[in-house]
Amino acid sequence: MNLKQATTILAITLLHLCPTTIFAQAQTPTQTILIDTDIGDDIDDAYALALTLASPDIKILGISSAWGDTALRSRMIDRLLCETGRDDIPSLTGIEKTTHGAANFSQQPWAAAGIPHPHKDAIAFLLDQATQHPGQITLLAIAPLTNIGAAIDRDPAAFRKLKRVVLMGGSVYKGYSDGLGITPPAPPSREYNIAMDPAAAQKLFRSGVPIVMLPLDATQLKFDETKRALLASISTPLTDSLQVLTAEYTRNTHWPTPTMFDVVAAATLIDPAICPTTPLHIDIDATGDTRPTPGTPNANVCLTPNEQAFNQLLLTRLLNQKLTPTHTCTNP
Ligand SMILES: [Ca+2]
Repeated sequence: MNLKQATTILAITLLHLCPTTIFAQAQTPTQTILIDTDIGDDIDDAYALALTLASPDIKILGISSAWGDTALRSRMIDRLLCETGRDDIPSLTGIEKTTHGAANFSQQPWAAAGIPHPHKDAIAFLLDQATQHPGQITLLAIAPLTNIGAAIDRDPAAFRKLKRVVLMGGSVYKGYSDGLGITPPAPPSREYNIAMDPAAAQKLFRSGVPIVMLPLDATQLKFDETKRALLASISTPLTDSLQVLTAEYTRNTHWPTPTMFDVVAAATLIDPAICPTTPLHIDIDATGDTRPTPGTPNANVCLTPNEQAFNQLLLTRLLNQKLTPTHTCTNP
């Protein structure tokens, strides 16, 4: 047995036998959230949803699909909700929009095997929920911001009833690094969620709703081989789903190591200590660059995550959940 194997076995034992106090104490929802996701392209959205579904301290009011093939994304969300026995959570379809060709829907086979259902409009649902629960809802925004820009256009007063938006987006001092976490991050670069629809991002930052921003600086944590081995140490419908989805992502992208962009945002929503924030004024230009500039802060921005706390939260919750479907989730 080498050191890596011994470390993995020790970690498995600790995570299975000693769930963190966060998990043990958090059986009653303390936060109410909506999620807007472009699940299906990159793999991190699936892990972000898995973490929230595995978190008893989170009440999910609804999950909306964003950007690109939003119908297939909703079908994928439905299947994930079914596999975890959470069909009670409303699934909404957002605006189908792309800028230059279709995105790479890397997890298309798993998504398309799900059973199709009708879906209501994501924008109307978001505004209705904000109005019904004023000052209570956190919106987890982990996709290009087209749905959110449309909601602000349709009813800015209703949108302002959100408690806050936790956003994976932007690049303050650091840009995209390699996919391995080896080379230092590049200088700031245009981050995907902002750059696909900069006008929508500008509307969000002007909306008056408090923003917690998780830029590239804080979110390029790797789900490396050791962590994937931990995930494979148990078999539940949720962990099995993540394994298949990760395999489809890897086969499609030739990229073995997921980057946990959106998962860092979800984890910070659950436990703010995972990514402490600094108030900054962020200026978003028409191309999608996000730069800190002098002025009244318009976002609380995390620049440095607590990677150990992140991994502990994510793996503890994924390995200790016992979510199961109540009926068949795929077409025969
Ligand atoms: Ca995403």
